[in-house]
Amino acid sequence: MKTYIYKNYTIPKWFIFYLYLIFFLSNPFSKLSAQNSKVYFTDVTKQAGINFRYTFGDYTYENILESSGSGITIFDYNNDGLPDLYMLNGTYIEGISDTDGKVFENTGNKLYKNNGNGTFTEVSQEAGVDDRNWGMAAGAIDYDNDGDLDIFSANGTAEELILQPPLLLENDGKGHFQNVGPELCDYFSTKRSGRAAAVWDYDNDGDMDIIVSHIDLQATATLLRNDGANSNHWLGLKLIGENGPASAIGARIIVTIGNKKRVYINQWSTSYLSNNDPRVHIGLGQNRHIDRIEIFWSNGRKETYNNPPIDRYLTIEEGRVPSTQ
Ligand SMILES: [Ca+2]
Ligand SMILES: [Ca+2]
Ligand SMILES: [Ca+2]
Ligand SMILES: [Ca+2]
Repeated sequence: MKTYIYKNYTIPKWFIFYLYLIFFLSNPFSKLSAQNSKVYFTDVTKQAGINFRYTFGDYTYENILESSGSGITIFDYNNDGLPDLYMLNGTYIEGISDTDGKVFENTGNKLYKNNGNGTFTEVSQEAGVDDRNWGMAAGAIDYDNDGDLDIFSANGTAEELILQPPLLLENDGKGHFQNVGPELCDYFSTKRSGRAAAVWDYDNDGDMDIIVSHIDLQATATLLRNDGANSNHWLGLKLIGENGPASAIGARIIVTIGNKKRVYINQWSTSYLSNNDPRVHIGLGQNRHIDRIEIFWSNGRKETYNNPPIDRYLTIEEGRVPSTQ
């Protein structure tokens, strides 16, 4: 074998190659280059059929300060195992917006159904979620623990104090929503200017509660304690990924009950300037048994938890899932 000689030492060629390999793998620039060659994004919004355009009801920023978007809520509204998209919108407001802004009079919220092939179909009107409120915050919440994810939304503008009622849209399980808020609490009949909203089980009793901030003249926060969902069963999951709880964000959970499957995303934020309960909440209705939970961790690992207990919160750590197959 050919060798390289330095002073009195003879260095084999394979050792030179070895040193070069170590240098290359430890060089941060080479790592950056490798990462850049693997990770990239392509804007496919149009091809995916998402034609959402946020409006604040006007062409200029002179009248209404709240001209920022209101976030995106991702949840499976029709229980077909495919996560769908819900986006709130602003709107034209008579007497406040410029008259030119009247073209934005019929801009409602948008619900996009995931077709499962990389495209979405807008179903806002048929689903009954295209209200014309000035939407600011939305949360997917199974408020009655029946297994169908419902929608809470906070509405209203601030600068001119246009107050609007918050909504609690109950999902009938077939993809249609109806506002049931006023039947459940006077708060839903009160016009406010809601801003940030979070859904979480603050008293750990298994049903989801709601907190909303407001920027109307009262400027108070409202905490809505849920007192009616405990007749149905439920399960809550606190997921901890291999690098801590944050590394489990984005994990997908498929819950199988008999021949039914439901999908949940471990997402802590679905709304405007707020953070939801970091636990995945699963309403079970009258089901007393879950056949299995499949967890698709963010790094691609899949683990299965068979026959988990219900009506409690479980902490699940990646790599330590009971009954893993
Ligand atoms: Ca779906
Ligand atoms: Ca529900
Ligand atoms: Ca609760
Ligand atoms: Ca309760």
